[in-house]
Amino acid sequence: MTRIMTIPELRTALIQNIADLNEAASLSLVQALIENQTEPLEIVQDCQEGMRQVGERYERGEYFLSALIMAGEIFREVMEMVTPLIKERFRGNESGVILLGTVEGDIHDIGKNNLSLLLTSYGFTVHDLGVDVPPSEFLRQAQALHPDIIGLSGLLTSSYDSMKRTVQLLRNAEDARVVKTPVIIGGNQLNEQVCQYAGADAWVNDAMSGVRWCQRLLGHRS
Ligand code: B12
Repeated sequence: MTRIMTIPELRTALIQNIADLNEAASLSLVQALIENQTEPLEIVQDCQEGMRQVGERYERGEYFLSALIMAGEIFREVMEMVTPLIKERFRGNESGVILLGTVEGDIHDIGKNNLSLLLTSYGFTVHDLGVDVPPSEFLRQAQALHPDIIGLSGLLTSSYDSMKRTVQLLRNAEDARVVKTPVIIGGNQLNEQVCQYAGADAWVNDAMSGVRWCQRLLGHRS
């Protein structure tokens, strides 16, 4: 007889199966969690933890680049399953324009896309410049769109320099509105030190904290 797993057990198993790159098992666990009314963001959080563990195994030489690619593919499939729930669960009438992109040299976009989905669900207008975005492109778009906030995503250590160069270019712009536009940076490995180094106004490790920061800054209520 198979015992029915509790929600905490399902969540632990999901982290483990993502880390082990078991695609079918991971997706079945996500399905089971959805059927058990688990918060979609908790599912995303568990997958993020599983991905972190994939990264650790890669760093230790237990996994190769193909594992990172596979992990990205599993996450994409999970997002396909939870996106409708996120759109349904998180709704808002926020107004505000956010310019977003992954900084130059970095092509990681799963977290950025996640943030974009949440911001859009809350009603913000997001201009997503994609990945590997040079500082000059952030500047050009900031001058054209005059966003309320600029969000930079970066997961590589080398991205901190790209973030710094981007912020510097924005702060030295001729357009006074661009100079004053708040900049938030996001990524799994960021901390206060990186934020200060890059010269950004805020940093976060998860998308929901990023949304809350945008809400607070623009004076809206959730
Ligand atoms: C999947 C993955 C890949 C995939 C990415 C697919 C894709 N479409 O994004 C691929 C295979 C392309 C890849 C490539 C590489 N990767 Co990679 N990758 C990962 C992995 C395993 C998961 C990343 C991820 O998607 N996490 C899940 C998301 C949801 O989390 P997140 O990105 O942190 O985003 C959340 C928050 O941070 C926040 N957020 C993110 N951005 C923003 C922005 C703003 C404004 C805000 C407010 C919030 C916010 O919201 C999100 C949701 O909560 C990480 C491991 C890790 N620890 O993260 C390594 C990792 C980032 N990769 C790494 C490396 C080394 C590489 C490669 C250099 C490997 C190689 N030899 O080629 C290349 C780099 C390519 C490049 N130039 O960018 C290293 C980086 C090490 C370092 N310190 O620099 C890591 C940390 C793995 C490791 N531990 O060694 N990778």
